[in-house]
Amino acid sequence: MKTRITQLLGIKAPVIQGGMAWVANGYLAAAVSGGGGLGLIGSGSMTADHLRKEIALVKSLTNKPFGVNLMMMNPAVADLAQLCIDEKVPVITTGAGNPGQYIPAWKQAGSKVIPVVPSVALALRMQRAGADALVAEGTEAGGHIGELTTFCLIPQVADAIEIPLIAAGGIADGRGMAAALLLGADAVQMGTAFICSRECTAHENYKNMILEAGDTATVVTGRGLGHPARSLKSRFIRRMIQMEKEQRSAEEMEQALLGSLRSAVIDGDPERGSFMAGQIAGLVREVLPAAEIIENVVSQAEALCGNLAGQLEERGIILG
Ligand code: TUI
Repeated sequence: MKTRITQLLGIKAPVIQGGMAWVANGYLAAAVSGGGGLGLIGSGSMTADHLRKEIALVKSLTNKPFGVNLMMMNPAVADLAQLCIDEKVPVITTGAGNPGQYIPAWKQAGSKVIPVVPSVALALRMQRAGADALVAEGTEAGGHIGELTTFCLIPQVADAIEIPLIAAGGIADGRGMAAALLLGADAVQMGTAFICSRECTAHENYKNMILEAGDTATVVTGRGLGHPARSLKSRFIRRMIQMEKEQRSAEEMEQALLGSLRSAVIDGDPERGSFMAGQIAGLVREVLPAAEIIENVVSQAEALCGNLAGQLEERGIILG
């Protein structure tokens, strides 16, 4: 499948891996890039020294393009932004904030810049600021989220911008990818599906919780703190919901959240862990090599799109 995104990034399949903090290390990024997609290092929890090591790891494992995701709320983000320049990182994606001030320097260094946006307004601002493409992420996604659903966000952003568009939030198979392409996207980004890749080093408990998840397994916490995030309903998250009901102080909540991502990904601890995952977790049923996940999603999307009328007819929908 060739799209404006495969062309822009020099990749085989229009599939980007989400830049998940703690989960998306150099090893996972290399597996996704090696499998023909675009692997990302999620630097949300990293210092510059840590990110430098992960970049070196990716470069040692693959010569394919890869990216770094910068979480704008990371206190080290300015150092990481400079490191991406020094290391000539091919693709930079950003999340949880506005990266406008860094874009000129990244472009100057030759990186492709792809901010994640939750709205048309921010999409237009990022396009004006010089972004090469955008990820529009719906509220179905795991982790830090905006308000709009992918189904409503993608066509509205697609109509508003000229640059290529990547759909994220709620996509884990070829039906989701086909739908995203029909809504106006040029590629998809997937997070939850890649947590359940063989090469992902997240704790086995994390993978099992996704494999066992149903459609209502996730919940959003942190709206009151100003940074809503979607996670699986672990015992820790149920405690957070209880604290929210009791209207406990922001300081107390922030204190409980500290380290909760690490507890999930590294320790697999349901008592302390925030196991961030998207609403599509219920569709993820097995652990597969990253390359196979990409191949399955793209081939299913191609089969659906290649004979759309025929596919619909099989389900009793006859086009006039
Ligand atoms: O960033 C994400 N997902 C994340 S970041 C993260 S680490 C974290 N953990 C706990 C609390 C907060 C963060 C876990 N998951 N996705 C991309 C994304 N970006 N979703 C929404 C946004 C976004 C929101 C507001 C992007 C820009 C934005 O701009 C506001 C502004 O400054 O104008």
